[in-house]
Amino acid sequence: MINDKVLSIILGGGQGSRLYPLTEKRSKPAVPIAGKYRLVDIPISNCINADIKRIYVLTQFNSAGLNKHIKNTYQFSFFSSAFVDVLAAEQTPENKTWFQGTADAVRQCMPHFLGNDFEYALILSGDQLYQMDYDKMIEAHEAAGAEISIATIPVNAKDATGFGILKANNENIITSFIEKPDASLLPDWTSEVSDDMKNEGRHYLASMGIYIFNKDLLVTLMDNQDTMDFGKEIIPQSIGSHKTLSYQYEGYWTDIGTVESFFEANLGLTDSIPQFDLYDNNRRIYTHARMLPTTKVAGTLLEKAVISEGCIIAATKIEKSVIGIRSRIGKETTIINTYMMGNDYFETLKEMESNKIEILMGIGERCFIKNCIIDKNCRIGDDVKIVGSKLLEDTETDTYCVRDGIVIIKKDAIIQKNTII
Ligand code: ADQ
Ligand code: ADP
Repeated sequence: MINDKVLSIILGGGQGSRLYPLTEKRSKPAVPIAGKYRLVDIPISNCINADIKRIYVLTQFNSAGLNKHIKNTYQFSFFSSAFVDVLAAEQTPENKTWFQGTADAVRQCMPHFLGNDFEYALILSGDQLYQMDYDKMIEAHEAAGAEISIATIPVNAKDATGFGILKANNENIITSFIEKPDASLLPDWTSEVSDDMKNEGRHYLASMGIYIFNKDLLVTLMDNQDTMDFGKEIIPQSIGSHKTLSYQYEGYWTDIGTVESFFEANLGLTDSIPQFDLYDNNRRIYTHARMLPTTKVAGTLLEKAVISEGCIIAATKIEKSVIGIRSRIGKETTIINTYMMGNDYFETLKEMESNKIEILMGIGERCFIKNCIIDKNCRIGDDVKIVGSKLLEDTETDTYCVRDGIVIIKKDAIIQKNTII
């Protein structure tokens, strides 16, 4: 089977500074999304759905949360060769530095990869939301006799400057590539696209940062110690000398590498027909099976709300919000445009009744929360008002940050009663 020839390498994240403070206490792949998943579940699930079951996740630092999540979630049969392994940047006598870029991350982990028998390396980004059939891309790569394939998607001029932009010939072989072009250069980089894409003004063919490399070529490219990055160096240098296929995709795909795009992607799940389809029988998204109880709601108006398992909710209203696992929300509270990640565990009744806990985990009574991301295990007291808006400047305190007008309450933060942000 074609999938047996593939080894999947997920680029789990550099320093993760763009998602700060969500990455303050965990590595990027472990960031919770969509109420019950973690970022890394997306590319891993896409791999599993394509029957690719040898997967490495490369991350800049090892977090207990990530290792635990992967270990508890992806347990394959004892008799199969399937695995999901986390490889964190490690200091060895030869390598005293962290990964210097995406190519350097792959280079430093090559000894691990070469311990496997494979023909194609499928290199994936860890911070994108999409459902793609990688098996079809691999078939196209093999059929074209390509040495490299890049998944591509038409984008508009506004987005084009943030991506690698390319041009391909009639046979979809890439002829030129530029990483994150300046807006002034864009007129030279339009491509022929389908009518649907034209109607949306998407005239530029962008790299999705999803690559297939033939193993032998990858080994050769990685021997060059000077290249640190795929987008900036390896890809532009390879076009022309190695047959590189553009595999065009037109489904939903979004980068969730910034707080703003992460927030939008999560709230997008509350749409009547979300662009990211968690209800697809054939493209399931997997995560830790936690065996949580059902959610309990009392007297709450739910309007476009996505509520995960194990919640106890008495709020007055929840609108256009995603509420994560084990969330607890008190009476007369209103929540709008918010992604609440939920809690890692339930507090026991005994703990709650003891005087030791002043503010319970979750959101208290009579609160008003809007345009907010609430990280895991937060304790928000009664009568708290948090309203994010574009008028707020980026700031940071011990308990919260403002980024792009979104207020992010940090993991484990305690927000005292009557606080106004
Ligand atoms: P960017 O997304 O800007 O562009 P980059 O920052 O290199 O590229 O990140 C690619 C992926 O690798 C991300 O998932 C990131 O988290 C991860 N990553 C970054 N540094 C890493 C490191 N040191 N160790 C492990 N993982 C790391 C790229 C391409 C563009 C393309 C876009 C599509 O360069 O050409 O258009 O992806 O999103
Ligand atoms: P999930 O997949 O639901 O996020 P994990 O098992 O990865 O679950 O995370 C649960 C985390 O909560 C673990 O790190 C666990 O140690 C922690 N935890 C569980 N119970 C308690 C508790 N009573 N107090 C503090 N931390 C707890």
